[in-house]
Amino acid sequence: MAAVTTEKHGSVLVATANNPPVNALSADVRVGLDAAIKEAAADPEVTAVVIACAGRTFFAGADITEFGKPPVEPWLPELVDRIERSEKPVVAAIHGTALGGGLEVALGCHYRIAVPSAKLGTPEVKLGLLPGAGGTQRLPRLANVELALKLVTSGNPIGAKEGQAAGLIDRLASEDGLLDEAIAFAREVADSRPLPRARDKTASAEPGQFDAFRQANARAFRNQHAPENNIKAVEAAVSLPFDEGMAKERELFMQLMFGTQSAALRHIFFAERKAAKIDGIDDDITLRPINRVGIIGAGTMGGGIAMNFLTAGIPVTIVEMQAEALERGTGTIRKNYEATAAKGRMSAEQVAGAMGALSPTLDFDKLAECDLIIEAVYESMEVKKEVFTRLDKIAKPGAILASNTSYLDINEIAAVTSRPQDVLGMHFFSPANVMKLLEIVRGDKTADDVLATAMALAKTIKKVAVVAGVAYGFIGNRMLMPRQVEAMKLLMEGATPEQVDRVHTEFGMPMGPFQMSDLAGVDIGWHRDPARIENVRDALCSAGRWGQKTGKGFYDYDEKRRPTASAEVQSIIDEFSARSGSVKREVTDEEILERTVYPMINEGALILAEGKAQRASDIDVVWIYGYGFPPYKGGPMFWADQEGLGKIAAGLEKHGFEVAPLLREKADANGRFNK
Ligand code: 3H9
Repeated sequence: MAAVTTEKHGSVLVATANNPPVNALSADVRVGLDAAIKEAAADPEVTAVVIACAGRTFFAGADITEFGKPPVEPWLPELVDRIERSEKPVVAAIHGTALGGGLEVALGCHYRIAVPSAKLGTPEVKLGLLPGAGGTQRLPRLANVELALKLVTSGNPIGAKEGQAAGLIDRLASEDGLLDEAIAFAREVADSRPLPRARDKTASAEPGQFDAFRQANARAFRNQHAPENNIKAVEAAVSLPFDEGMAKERELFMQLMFGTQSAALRHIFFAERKAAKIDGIDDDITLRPINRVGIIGAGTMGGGIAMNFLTAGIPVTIVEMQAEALERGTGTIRKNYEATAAKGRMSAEQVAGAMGALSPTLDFDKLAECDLIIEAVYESMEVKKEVFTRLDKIAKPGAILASNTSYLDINEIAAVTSRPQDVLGMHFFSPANVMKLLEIVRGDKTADDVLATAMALAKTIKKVAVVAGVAYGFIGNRMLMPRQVEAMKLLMEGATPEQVDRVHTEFGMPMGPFQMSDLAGVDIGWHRDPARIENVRDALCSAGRWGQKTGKGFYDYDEKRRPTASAEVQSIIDEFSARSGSVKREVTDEEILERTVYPMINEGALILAEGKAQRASDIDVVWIYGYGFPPYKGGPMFWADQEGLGKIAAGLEKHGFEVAPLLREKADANGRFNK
């Protein structure tokens, strides 16, 4: 079927695009739209045009798979220009999501009609780009500078009603009457002249508005090129005539398109979607129905996990051993929802709905009615085995049994049940209701449909899931370990926690290794014997320096949890450093980066070679969504590819590390982890 078909409804020519799944504006769609505009111009019977899309959505943007390839005419900016210059009125009929180039096509039309559920947005910034088909010039002209800045720099969409209030949408249609109402609208405006064209309008800004916006967002935009270019482009819409503004937009777009940040962000866009695919399992495998989820443990983790399902409308049975713990856990869930509602991100009815779907109980047997049961108890193999032995007796046949362990061996846990095929790991990251990452751990015996069901469920609860094999710490935490070990060694040699952390935050991480330790709890995994002091960590723990929760860890914290360097910590470090016979020296930032980040990549190469991750891009997804690795660097493996694997291998060797065979091999062949 042609990508764009035309049909005359009396004097209105309807051009319908059909390019599943999201009607990306691929070359054949652009050619088809261009032809439709020409057809309308050439046909004297036609008095107006409607541009609509078949399927689930209006154009979701330019076709990202075409980026980096030789351009095919007509270019999107030209097409939008031709639509706008049409002598006959063009009406965009919007449903689903009008995103990026899709919204730009709509803005080039003379009129826009949308269903109330439609969303309008310019997500280009999330790909390290800007709306390069006139979006930065038409948005401030049709709406205003404030909204344009918000849309282009956040990438988040607004609803059709908000779009209407701002002047982007002329009319709202009924949800199921869009096409007919668009045709009727086109008839109404067929003879109205002059045609309203965005290019003929002007945009204005308050004095100092752009700089104030820059300042207010300085932290969020730190280190990134795209937000600033987006702002500059909107500035051009105010300061320059339309055509010159378009030229400026093009220049700023090209800078971004050929930069490394956009390449990294586009990599992540596809990596995230690829991660959902399980090698060797068909997409159409029959999934197990999940109508109720059971959660064992109402602590921070269990409660957070429960919220994911409740928010998605899936009923949850949550089990605790003690009434007090159950009450505390339920109370925390309620408080979290109420806080979300207070920020306007949830309605009172939604809170009531979510809480109403929660069944707290002390009766383990209630888990019998659940289709998926997730264990979130204390991290100990013994305890987990006990729980799974008990679960095996209670759970209904075919129920999926999952452990939220962050390190432990899923095969060993599965082996205590009579149904290892139904067991897997679902490793949520804390806070579990916020963090997007979910490592789904495939045991040796995990059945294909169990794995596929867990992956599909992850999408339902809006997580980004990655399949991991059984290995201590799976993908993310396993790579974290060599980083932490090396960070501690650097302290012995003369670096300070502040320096190590600064190198990481300057790299773009939200926090460094020691800040992370303080947040998570320095005491995690500590032997809890204050008299046994064998290293810096033991000394900190026995001094009550357990991290933010006790007001001190590697740093001292004030009542607002602001960190300052600690003299006590420095003297503990000095003492252990002297004891180990290490001579303190000046450690450079470069050495810190090489010794803490390169070993992570080395570990990533081992994980890949062992088949514990399906692909390098999955490792990138883990680090971006689980640990805040800067998306504009594309994840550790993509970043390593960009740096050059030869450089990484040489750096590892220089610091005495054993280079992983896969890294060695790729470095020697001048290859990459990501294809
Ligand atoms: C742009 O417009 C630049 C212009 O300003 C300037 C040009 C000069 N292209 O996400 P899903 C694929 S930049 C190609 O799972 P959902 C996606 O890879 C663009 N392919 O569905 C996946 O493929 P597969 C600005 C695309 O329902 C399949 O479609 N626009 C594109 O969860 C399904 O996707 C954006 O950044 C694309 N543009 O969400 C919007 N979009 O099945 C990006 C999707 O093989 N897209 N695919 O894995 C989205 O945000 C979501 O896809 C959307 C649907 C919300 C539309």
